[in-house]
Amino acid sequence: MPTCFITGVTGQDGAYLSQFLLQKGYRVLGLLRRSASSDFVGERLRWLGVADQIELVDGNLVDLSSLIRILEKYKPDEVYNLAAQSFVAASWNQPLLTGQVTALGAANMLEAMRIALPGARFYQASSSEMFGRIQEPHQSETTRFYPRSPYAIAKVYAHWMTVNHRESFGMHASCGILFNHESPLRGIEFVTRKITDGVARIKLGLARDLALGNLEAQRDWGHARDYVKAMWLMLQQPAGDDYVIATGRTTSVREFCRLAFNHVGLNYEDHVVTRQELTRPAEVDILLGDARKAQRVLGWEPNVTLEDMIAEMVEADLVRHQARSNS
Ligand code: NDP
Ligand code: GDR
Repeated sequence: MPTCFITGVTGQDGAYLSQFLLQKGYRVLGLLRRSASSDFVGERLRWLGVADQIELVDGNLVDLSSLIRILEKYKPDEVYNLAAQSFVAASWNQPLLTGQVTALGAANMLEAMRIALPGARFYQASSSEMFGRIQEPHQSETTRFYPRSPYAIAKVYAHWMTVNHRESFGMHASCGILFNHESPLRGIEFVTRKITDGVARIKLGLARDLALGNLEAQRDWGHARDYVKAMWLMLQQPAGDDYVIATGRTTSVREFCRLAFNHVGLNYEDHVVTRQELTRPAEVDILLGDARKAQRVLGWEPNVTLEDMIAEMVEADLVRHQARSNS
């Protein structure tokens, strides 16, 4: 039975990746950072019904010694580095913490592997945010980066550290440059989930309005379940490499609102209000990925349409709020 180690196991992608790898017959180890609210942190794993099948091990991405000890003890075949301070908006308020976790945390994981387990395979969660102020209409593995936030800058550092460990030490290290991907398990602070949660509350009479920032931003949105499969496929290749993972379709926040409110028979214009304080100091206006390399080499392509994903997210939020109202 192969063993994998996932940092960020309690996040959206960590939950779906755990479920996927358990189905593939892996022993799944997940990094759990100490929290005073530990009864809540496994919520996503419980939602997918996999919490009992995962072994959570104590440590922190910013504590190199904890990572080395885990690698020495469990000797995983594959390491997926998903942990990060992943909320772009928060990265202007906490730029140093974002650098410590998202940038240096990845370097810690790479160095722990170099010291303790150099033969294992490594996945780094790189991001389309690295393209920032886009330099080409379709962004691929060869498009130049122009990061526009402390988060994106931290991800660029982690990305090049991964490439450098591959080139310097021959490690099997890959970067998935993933475009936005969403699901009912998306954190509530991200715009898609904020919208579907708002739609559910408004539909059930629990709220009247939904306050958002820039409605004109455009993103290439896919489903997290499709995207975690691409992570695994990268580590099954003979050598490490970098791949863009995207749908090739871009949609504005405004259009996302229209589709989500339409799903429950409402008009977004009656409910969405914009607030200046929810806009960002520097915006990424548009992202649109070119995932042809992943399709050619990995045989990967997305399965879930934006419309189906929005329907799934809205329905899940309706169920959540109904359950809360009944309890
Ligand atoms: P989430 O924000 O849902 O999850 C982040 C995870 O990182 C959580 O498990 C969190 O733990 C953990 N974490 C944060 N700080 C530490 C730390 N110091 N030590 C250990 N663990 C820590 O992110 P997603 O699942 O959405 O994304 C996964 C990765 O992919 C992230 O690196 C993100 O930046 C990247 N990415 C995401 C994209 C997306 O669209 N979702 C697109 C491209 C890249 P806790 O639960 O305790 O907070
Ligand atoms: P993003 O996701 O920054 O692309 O990063 P987010 O959903 O936060 O923002 C997307 C776009 O929506 C606009 N927006 C708002 N965003 C939020 N969060 N809240 C609002 O009220 C709001 N109104 C408008 C934003 O300005 C932005 O343009 C996500 C994260 O998962 C990163 O970790 C990941 O690397 C990238 O996707 C790819």
